[in-house]
Amino acid sequence: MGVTVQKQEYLNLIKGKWMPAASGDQRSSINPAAPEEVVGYYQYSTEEDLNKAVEAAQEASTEWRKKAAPERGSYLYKAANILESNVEEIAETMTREMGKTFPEAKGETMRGAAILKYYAGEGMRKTGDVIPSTDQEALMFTKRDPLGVVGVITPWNFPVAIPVWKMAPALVYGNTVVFKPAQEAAVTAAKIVECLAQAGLPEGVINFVTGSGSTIGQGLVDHSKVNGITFTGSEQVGRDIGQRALARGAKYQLEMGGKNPVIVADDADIDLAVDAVISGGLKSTGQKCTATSRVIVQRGVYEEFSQKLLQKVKGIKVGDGQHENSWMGPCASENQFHSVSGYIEKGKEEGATLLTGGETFPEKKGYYITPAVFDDVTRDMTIAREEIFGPVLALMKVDTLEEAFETANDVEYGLSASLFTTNIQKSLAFIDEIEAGLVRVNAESAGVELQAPFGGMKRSSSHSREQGEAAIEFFTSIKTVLVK
Ligand code: TAP
Repeated sequence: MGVTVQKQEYLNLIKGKWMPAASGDQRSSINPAAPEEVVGYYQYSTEEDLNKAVEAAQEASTEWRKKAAPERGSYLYKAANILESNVEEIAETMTREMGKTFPEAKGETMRGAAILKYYAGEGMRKTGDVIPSTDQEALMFTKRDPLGVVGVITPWNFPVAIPVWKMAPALVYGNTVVFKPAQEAAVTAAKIVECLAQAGLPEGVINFVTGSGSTIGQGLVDHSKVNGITFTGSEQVGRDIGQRALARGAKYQLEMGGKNPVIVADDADIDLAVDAVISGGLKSTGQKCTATSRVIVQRGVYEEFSQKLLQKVKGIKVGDGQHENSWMGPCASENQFHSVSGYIEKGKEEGATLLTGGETFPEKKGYYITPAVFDDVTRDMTIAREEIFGPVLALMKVDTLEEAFETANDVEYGLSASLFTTNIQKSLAFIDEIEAGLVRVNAESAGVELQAPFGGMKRSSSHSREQGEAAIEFFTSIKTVLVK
């Protein structure tokens, strides 16, 4: 990866103009692999900036919603091409800003371009139905209206894909947007917004305001002119957003945490399962909402599975993500580093056996933790119940597949789950019984396709779905029309 000269200061985008925060205040975004390195400065905005952005979005809404949907889609198509032509620079920024390895960052950026193209195409597709009326003189049909101004609040772990999978459908279905990214990934987010702005979107259609969750995030949720809030992030923040939005009658959509199980049945292809657990659990340093966290293995293959897993995990190279010899990058921030280290300590205190990993390197300065594998994990332990969001795998032994399903379902989350088996009956039973929005057989728990619905069950979600055709449900309201 070549060294690029980076711009240092990133501004807000309000009503088509790049501008500093009204306070003049900025914050630095740093490299978790080298915390003394500043990746860039973002605006630490105030309520005044947010209000301007919401007003701009509201003003732009009248014209934008009237435009033909294929025309709205054409802006997304242009943005996709611009994103593609900047893939190296954006991916490099992502790696430096939140520690995801460069190949993964590049893959995510290309995914962002593919999502934009998918929703550009949605502008050409039908959005309503003609429904037979009992009145022979009436024409009855549905049409969809945009919500108006939509607030987009995103986490740091997929700083390109998540903002794009929210903003692209919002825009193509006729909404205008105010986007508040996570502070830890504000610079990468600014680069995405630059691509959308360069695509020539009319002023005010997309607005970008950086700053704290408590001021800008909460301000968006509480703003009377914001008609919809789409949020991805932690469960704690999501619940609060849901309650606030409900209280003022705004539409909301929440995608939150996970505690995703992989079940290895005694007839599984063990090598396949080992590779999938490593990829699903440890890529992106385990910081995916769909990351494998619990590995529930039948007694008959437990020894073979755990030995093969250990051997491979011990060979994983941890580094800054920028060089070929680093398969896994650092934790994304100091907070993440302390939180993951805390869970590893808790695992040991509560009686689980740390088979490998969990080491830190104080001399390296970066927020590195080597991938950890725990054995003897029981259902009641904290590391079997709470989302860790880091490179930690908890191995759990079960006797039967029924016990495996029960263990898998015995958490509050329900985002993603996998089963490894060579038996079709077991696969079908799993598909029926597992409590998860993303159900995978002989495939890792992470990794979703952009054209398919995405979202969780139980406390992982507000039970709507994102991506694919499903996105239209949140970003529009149905009107049922009868014309006589
Ligand atoms: P959070 O701390 O919840 O932050 C998410 C976003 O909410 C950030 O932009 C944050 O701003 C903002 N925010 C914070 N407090 C707020 C408030 N009171 N009102 C409104 N907005 C507020 O999550 P995170 O640490 O960035 O991301 C990790 C979490 O995201 C994990 O739990 C993970 O499972 C979840 N996640 C879920 C999914 C899906 S699709 N289910 C995908 C990725 C991640 P600041 O940056 O300024 O704090």
